Amino acid sequence: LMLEESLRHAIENDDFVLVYQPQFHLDSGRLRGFEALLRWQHRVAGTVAPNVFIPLLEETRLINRLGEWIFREGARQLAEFKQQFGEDMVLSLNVSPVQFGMPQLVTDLQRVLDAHGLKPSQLEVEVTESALMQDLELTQAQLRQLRELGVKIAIDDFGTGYSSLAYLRHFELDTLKIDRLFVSNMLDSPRDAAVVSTIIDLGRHLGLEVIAEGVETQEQREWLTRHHCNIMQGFLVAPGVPAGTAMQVPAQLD
Ligand code: G
Ligand code: G
Ligand code: MN
Ligand code: NA
Repeated sequence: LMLEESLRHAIENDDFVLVYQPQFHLDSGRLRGFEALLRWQHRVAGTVAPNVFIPLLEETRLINRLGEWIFREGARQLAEFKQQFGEDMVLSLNVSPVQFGMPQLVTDLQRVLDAHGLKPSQLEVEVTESALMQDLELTQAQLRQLRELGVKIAIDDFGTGYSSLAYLRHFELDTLKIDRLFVSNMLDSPRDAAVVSTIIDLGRHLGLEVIAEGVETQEQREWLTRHHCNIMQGFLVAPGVPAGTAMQVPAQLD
């Protein structure tokens, strides 16, 4: 209950910030865009990681209120990225299953895109497998509407959910994000390497972009490039960083 009170307080006081982690095309080295990641800047505790507070935000439905702020703030920042890096910059936003319970989700997103003159294809919505598996009509309808608008749909943490493949038949998707557990072990574990290369092949056969998360070493980058993974994201280039720092990432890697 005390944590819930502090969360309410934090929302009222604007104590949340977004940090941005860059994503790069593996073949060309070109900047693809950024994933927005939420941080709580607590007066005493310092920066609090999302796995600590997102579950509580979801339980209390406060994620809906904060979610609207994330949409507005993310779109405002995307307009700046667009100025700095070009027309096609993509911003990926994590959207919780709880937020798909809000009937106005699609119009909220459309409104913030319009407000900043952004193309829907510049926005990517990351959903977890569990959001798709819940088989809720409203969630499915909203994902379809977003996709029809041209918003990209990405599956986050791909490979870690149950029965990962059934929903691939029902949803029009754009992007698979390989969970970083597989990526971090793939050079030591033939099993993890097999999982990663199989996801890459699956993506290619389905016409999806594949993003490797948690890329930390040059060796991992080279392996992924050799196996024709499309995009990388990870500490090798940068963690999630404040907007001002994100504006200075290279538009092109060596
Ligand atoms: O860097 P990291 O600690 O940010 O993120 C931890 C987890 O929190 C990830 O699973 C990520 O998807 C989730 N997360 C980060 N930012 C957001 C957000 O804005 N909304 C939601 N729903 N989840 C987020
Ligand atoms: O679940 P989601 O993919 O949205 O969360 C991304 C999480 O992974 C965030 O907590 C982010 O800070 C973290 N992350 C991003 N890149 C790396 C990396 O290269 N190594 C590690 N260990 N964590 C990473
Ligand atoms: Mn994510
Ligand atoms: Na992930």
